[in-house]
Amino acid sequence: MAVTRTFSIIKPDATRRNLTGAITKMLEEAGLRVVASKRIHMTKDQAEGFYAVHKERPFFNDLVAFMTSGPVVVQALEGEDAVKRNRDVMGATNPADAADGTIRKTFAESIEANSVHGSDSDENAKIEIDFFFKPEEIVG
Ligand code: IDP
Ligand code: MG
Repeated sequence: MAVTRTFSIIKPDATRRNLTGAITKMLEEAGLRVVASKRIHMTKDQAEGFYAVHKERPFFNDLVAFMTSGPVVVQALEGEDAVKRNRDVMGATNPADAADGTIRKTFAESIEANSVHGSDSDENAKIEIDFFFKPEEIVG
């Protein structure tokens, strides 16, 4: 299995509850390595750009408001089959459907405030990493 990268966000509901370390520990224990990390407060423009793929969805405005409601931690993660590995440890979008032991089952508050983002493909992982990090900010 090839070593690849994915992009993760620890969302405002999680930073508010001081869960950055607990979530990062679960990512690391799942075989992912943090190769870039920064805590930022997303602007409305950044959140709208990042979630542009969802702009026709009914929850888009609420999602942008939520993602700009407090600090987030954006991370690039590296590991074998990183996109799938991260999606597996994240759990389903709706925490009510997420498997035991996943981040969302353990920590998410709701389908919106679901604690973490993770890329859904290698192609989107590259786009999302490039959206938030300069090449020199990623140290593998
Ligand atoms: P994902 O984060 O599991 O990939 P997506 O369908 O890509 O899920 O949705 C992006 C984000 O939008 C979700 O993580 C969640 O925060 C929010 N979201 C998704 N579906 C709903 C919904 O039905 N109501 C409110 N927010 C939603
Ligand atoms: Mg998604």
